[in-house]
Amino acid sequence: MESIQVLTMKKLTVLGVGSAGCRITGILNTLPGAENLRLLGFDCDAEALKNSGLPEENRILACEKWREGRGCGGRINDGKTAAAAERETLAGVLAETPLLVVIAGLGRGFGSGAMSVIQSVTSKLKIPTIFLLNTPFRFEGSSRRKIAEQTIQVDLLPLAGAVITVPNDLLFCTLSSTVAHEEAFALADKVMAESARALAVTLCSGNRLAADYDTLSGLLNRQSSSCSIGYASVAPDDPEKERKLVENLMDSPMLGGSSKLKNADAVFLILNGGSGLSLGDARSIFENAQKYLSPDCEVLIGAGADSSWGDGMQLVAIAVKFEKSDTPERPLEPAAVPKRGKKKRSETDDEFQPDLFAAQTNEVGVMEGTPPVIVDGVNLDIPTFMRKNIPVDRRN
Ligand SMILES: Nc1nc2c(ncn2[C@@H]2O[C@H](COP(=O)(O)OP(=O)(O)OP(=O)(O)O)[C@@H](O)[C@H]2O)c(=O)[nH]1
Ligand SMILES: [Mg+2]
Repeated sequence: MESIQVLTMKKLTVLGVGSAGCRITGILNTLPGAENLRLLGFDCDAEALKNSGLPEENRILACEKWREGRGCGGRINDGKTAAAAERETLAGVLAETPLLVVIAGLGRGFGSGAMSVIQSVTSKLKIPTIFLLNTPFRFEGSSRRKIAEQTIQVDLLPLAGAVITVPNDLLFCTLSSTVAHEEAFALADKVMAESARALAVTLCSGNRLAADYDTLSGLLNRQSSSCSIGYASVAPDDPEKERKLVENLMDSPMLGGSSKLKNADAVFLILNGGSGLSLGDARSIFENAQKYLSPDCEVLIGAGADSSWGDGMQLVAIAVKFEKSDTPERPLEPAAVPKRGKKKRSETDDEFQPDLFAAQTNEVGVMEGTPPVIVDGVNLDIPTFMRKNIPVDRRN
């Protein structure tokens, strides 16, 4: 029985995409239990892949012929073209994966451009996929944020399984502004890596307490959401570990403070520990954590005990805030893609995102009751170049 589980776990894949995604996946590679996961890096930047520390055989260098091992310099269309060249490679590498966690920082070239390609490969292969994404800092400027927004709204949300977007700006809620840039990123990366590991292992553990992928994707597919993630761990010999675990979670740098939990529409709590983790421990930790949540919050829990995690305990909380709780839930069929350029859009940062959602809401209203045109399982409401992921090559 044990060997079956180990075999399944070995096929679980975490795919780091773009420089940030590869860096985070490289950190995950250093954590206990990582040997049970298959960790891959995917980038057209050879240096970034190498610096991730992932073994050479786990690095997928995209479109070397054209990119010559260089990054995309923030150009998303170059990212799309380079990633599209590796469509067959990805399909081959991912074919047997029971669950895929994709990690990337959105807002620049390769990581953002590759999302639609990965999305189309995994949906064709019917691989349950969780996209764990960082969105850019506000100070990076509105063009970065627009790239991230558009990637989420157009390339991912209409079709993808579970999309967890975590704004990098959350770091400012918890950390002092004097914290060095490198240290702040390192803290964020650790939380992302720990969360990816917890998600991958928990959703595939078959543990009776664990929420499954369908529940998570059903929750995250309802409408656009913004997430924050907390991570905490305690030593096994700490006499107050149940209380401290939850308290430490509140100080986690990508959670954005306990108010994020209080205001969340849904929270996914994942507890992992060594084989000594008892049902009583799990109950008191989950009860403690739920004191921080609103009574209306939808709570999913997952718990797993495995000796590869060591004797300590780790708690991850993914707090989900739907962007517009008063809008109708997204239909089950792929939503009509917002038509870019049709609606006049405000240029200011603050108004960009709500305006984009407003465009989508309006279309849902106009088209209400009109089913999408689907032929042979293909939604013809989605423009051909997007459906077929035809890369827009700007070399000429
Ligand atoms: N959390 C986190 N976010 C990062 C890190 N580095 C970059 N980012 C964010 O991720 C976004 C994308 O950056 P990269 O991953 O470096 O870009 P890329 O996808 O490699 O794109 P190109 O370099 O243009 O090919 C940035 O706009 C940042 O907001 C990191 O180490 N940690
Ligand atoms: Mg890069």
